[in-house]
Amino acid sequence: MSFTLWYHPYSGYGQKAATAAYELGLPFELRVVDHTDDALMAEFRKISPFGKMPALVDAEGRAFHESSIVIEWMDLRAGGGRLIPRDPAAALEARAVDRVIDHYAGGPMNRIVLEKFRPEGSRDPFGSEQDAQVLAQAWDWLEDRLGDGRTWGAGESFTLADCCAAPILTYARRLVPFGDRPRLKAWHGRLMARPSFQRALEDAAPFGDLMPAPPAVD
Ligand SMILES: N[C@@H](CCC(=O)N[C@@H](CS)C(=O)NCC(=O)O)C(=O)O
Repeated sequence: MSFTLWYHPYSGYGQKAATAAYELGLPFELRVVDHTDDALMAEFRKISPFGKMPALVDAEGRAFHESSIVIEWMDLRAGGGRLIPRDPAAALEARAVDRVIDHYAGGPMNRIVLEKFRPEGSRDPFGSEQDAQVLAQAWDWLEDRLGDGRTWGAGESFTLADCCAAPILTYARRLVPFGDRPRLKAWHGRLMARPSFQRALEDAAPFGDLMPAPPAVD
């Protein structure tokens, strides 16, 4: 095995990393993050100090956390220039789309979901409404970005931006539907058909549907 990847197959950010590994054809050992296992979580927090998945440990025992950094590592390990394009402008675009999705779709999505698990009396519907507005803004930004006719998130090749988008869009559209954004919808359709993301979804399937939101309708 070339590295160990810590995540839970149902987690969106875990699927982002798994999609990248499958895309690059890099074999990995999966360590499933299980919050109910104290000993395992103590080990995990040494690798990922904020307790966030995914995290990667390479053959030399070096640890990397934050999904985009994990993917940068994988791309280098695979020879470079695939998920992070060699052309600097194309690489910048891939990173820009990835950052926007991480901060303005994935972040609000996670907060809205976690809010639903808070105990009665400590909920924050106003905060969730604000997060939903940010998510809608992210959908607008992406719809606009796709206006140049690009096939994938950052151009004509499948990159970091698409690894990020595939799971985050799939989950977050259940909270804030795509609505009348045809380019976003069509891109998401292409992401859903990508074999690397399909494999990540197959890994998650045994865990059922844990998302506290109805399936996407639009
Ligand atoms: N910006 C981080 C976000 C990672 C993240 O939020 N992961 C979630 C799972 S989708 C997590 O680990 N949640 C567990 C927790 O917060 O305790 C990244 O890109 O890796």
